[in-house]
Amino acid sequence: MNSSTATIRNFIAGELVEPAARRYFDNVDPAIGRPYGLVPDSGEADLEMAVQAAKQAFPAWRGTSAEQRAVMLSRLADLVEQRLEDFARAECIDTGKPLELCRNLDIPRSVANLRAFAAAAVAFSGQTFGKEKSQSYTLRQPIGVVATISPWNLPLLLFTWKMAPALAAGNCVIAKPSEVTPMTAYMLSQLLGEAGFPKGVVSVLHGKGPTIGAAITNHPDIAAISFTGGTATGTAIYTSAARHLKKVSLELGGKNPTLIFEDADWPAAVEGATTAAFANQGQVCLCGSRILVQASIYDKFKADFIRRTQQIRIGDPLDKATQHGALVSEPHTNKVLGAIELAKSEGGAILTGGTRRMLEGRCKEGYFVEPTVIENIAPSCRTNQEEIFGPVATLLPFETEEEALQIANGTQYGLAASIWTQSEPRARRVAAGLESGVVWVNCWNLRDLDTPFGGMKKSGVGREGKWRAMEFFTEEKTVSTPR
Ligand code: TXE
Repeated sequence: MNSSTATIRNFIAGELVEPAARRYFDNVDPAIGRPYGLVPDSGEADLEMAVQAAKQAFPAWRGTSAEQRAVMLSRLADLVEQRLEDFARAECIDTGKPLELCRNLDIPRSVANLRAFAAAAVAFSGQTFGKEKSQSYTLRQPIGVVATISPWNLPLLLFTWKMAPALAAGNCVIAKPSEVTPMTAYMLSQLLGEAGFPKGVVSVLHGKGPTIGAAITNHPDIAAISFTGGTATGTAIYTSAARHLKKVSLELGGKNPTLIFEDADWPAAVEGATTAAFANQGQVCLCGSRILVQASIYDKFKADFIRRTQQIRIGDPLDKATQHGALVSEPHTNKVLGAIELAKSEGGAILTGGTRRMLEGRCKEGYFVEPTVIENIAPSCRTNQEEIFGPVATLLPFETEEEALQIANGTQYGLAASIWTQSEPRARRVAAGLESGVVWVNCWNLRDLDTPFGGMKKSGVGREGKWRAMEFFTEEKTVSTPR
C-alpha cells in the first residue's frame, strides 16, 4: 500500500488499472491550493469492465457464508486500523480537514463501520410466520451487482458506511468515491485482496459525477444504488434510476435547526451549538446551521456563542492544535463566500467571521473561511432556506415552542435537529413535532451505528444503519408451506 503515490488507479477485477482512455485530472490539496496528484477520469469502458468482473464474481460470492464475509470485513478493518496514521494523513491532505479529526473520528469510524457490518452480516436473518394453515419464512438474499456513490466531506467514513453493508449482504459492489477526495478509497482498494475479497467482488472506480457517476446510475446491470451527496444530484440519480426500476437509497442535504430553550443547560448548550455549526468546517450534512434561540435568552446566547466561535483555532490542518481547517475546494469556497454575500444582501448582520482567512507560510493559498455567525435574517430568506455546507450559522429568535417548531420545520429539508432544554416533557413534545429523520436532545451527532439514519422531505429517501442498510442491500423472499 502506498499513501504517497500521486497517481491514483482504478481497482477492477482485483487489479489496480489505468482508466481505459488514459485520461486524468488534478487532485488538489485544499490547504495549499495546489495539485498534488492525478485522478482517473473514468468512463463507460471502465464501468463495463467492472460490471463484467462483478457479474462473473457474483455466483461464487453469493455462495459464501455470512461468517466468511464477516471475517473478510473484520480483516479489512484490522488492516485499515494498522495503517491508521497513513489513512489519517491522506484524508487530511485530500480534504483540508484537521489531521486530529481524521485520527480521532474519520478513520476510526471507518474501521467501526467495517466491524459493525461484519457483526450485522452474521446476525441478520429473515422472519418466520405461522398461521393455522401455513408456515412461512423469509429469505434475505443479495441483490446482485450494486453501486455506492459517496461524497467528499467524510470520504472514507461514508465510503465504508455503504460498501460494508453491501458486501455483508453478499452483493458485488461498484464503489465510486468523490472525485474531489479519492485518496483513502484508493488506499482501501489496495487492501481488499489481502483482506480476502475475491477478484471482481469490489471495484473502485474514480472519476467525475456527470460522466462515470451518471454511467453507473444508467447501467442496466446495476440493480441498486446507495448515494450520499447534494439534493440536486440525488434528484438526478433518482430520476435516471427510475427508468431501470433500480432500488435507491438517498442521503441528501440539510438545513438543520439547533433549538436553544431558556431552560437549556449552560454552557453545554453554547458548546453543543458551536460544535454542531462548525464541525468539519460546517461541511457535514448534520451540521446545525440555523440556531433558534428563545427570545428571553437571545442576547446572552449571542454573546457567549460569538465568544466561543472566535476561540476556534484556524490553521494548517497538519498542525495538532488546528481545530478548523480548509474547505474542500476552490469552487466550494466560492460557493460559501457567495452565500455570505447573499446573506448581507438579504439584510444579514455579520456578527463574527464573514471572510476568507489568508494564512502565512505553507497554507498561504489555501481555502480557509472564518467561522461566521449572522443574525437579522428572516426564516424564509434564501440564507435560511438553502444549504450552504460551510462554516456559516444564522441566529433566529423565537418566543414559544410552537413558533420554534414552525421555523424549524419551515424548509424543504428534514435531516437532523438538536434540542437543548432541561425539561424532559418539552424535549419529547418538540422531538415529536420536528420534521426530521434524526433528533438529538442535549447532544449533537451522538451516533449509534445500529440506529436508523436518514432524512425526511428533500433530505433523502430511505434509512441507513445496521438493519436498514442490510434490508436495503437484500431482496426479501417469502417461502410458504402448508401446515
Ligand atoms: O456534491 P455531489 P457536490 C451538498 C452541499 C454541496 C452540494 C454540492 O450542499 O455544496 O451538495 O456538492 C457524484 N450522477 N452536499 O457537487 O455532486 C459525485 O461524483 C451520479 C451534501 O460536491 O452531490 C460524488 O461522488 N453521481 C452532502 C457524489 O455524487 C454523481 C455531501 C456527491 O457529489 C452525479 C456533499 C451524477 N449526475 C455535498 N453528479 C451530504 N449529504 O453529506 C455528481 N455525482
